[in-house]
Amino acid sequence: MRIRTITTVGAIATALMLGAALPAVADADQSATPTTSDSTTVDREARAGGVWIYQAANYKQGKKKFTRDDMKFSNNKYHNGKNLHDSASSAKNTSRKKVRIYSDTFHQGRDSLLKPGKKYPHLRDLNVGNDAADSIDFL
Ligand SMILES: [Ca+2]
Ligand SMILES: [Ca+2]
Repeated sequence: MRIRTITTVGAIATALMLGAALPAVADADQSATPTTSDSTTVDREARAGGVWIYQAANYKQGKKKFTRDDMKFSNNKYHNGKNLHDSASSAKNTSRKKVRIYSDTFHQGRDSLLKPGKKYPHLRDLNVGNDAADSIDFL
């Protein structure tokens, strides 16, 4: 098939407005380029900074943000007034740091690593376990 020659400015403008067909022909190798859109989302969350601990799975019910080490969750309350002791069920690490949470106070017991920019909808799937966390360590 032969590509028709476009001869007038008006016809070129019309073709550009119609859009997508022209660049698709030009960039035959574009499909090999990996997308990086996920990393910009993580960067934006990292600037907010901190680790969110949630009372229920899937980031539900009470929530509490930590920005530094805490040795004893029983001294902390969620925004709804409930105590954090042995109650955490999900978490998000929106900080730039790796963080460990522990099943016991003073960074002892079972521990799990929360990576920067990662979300954990079910702490029951991690080593620390559900309704167990009692301290947090920013690494
Ligand atoms: Ca819980
Ligand atoms: Ca505990």
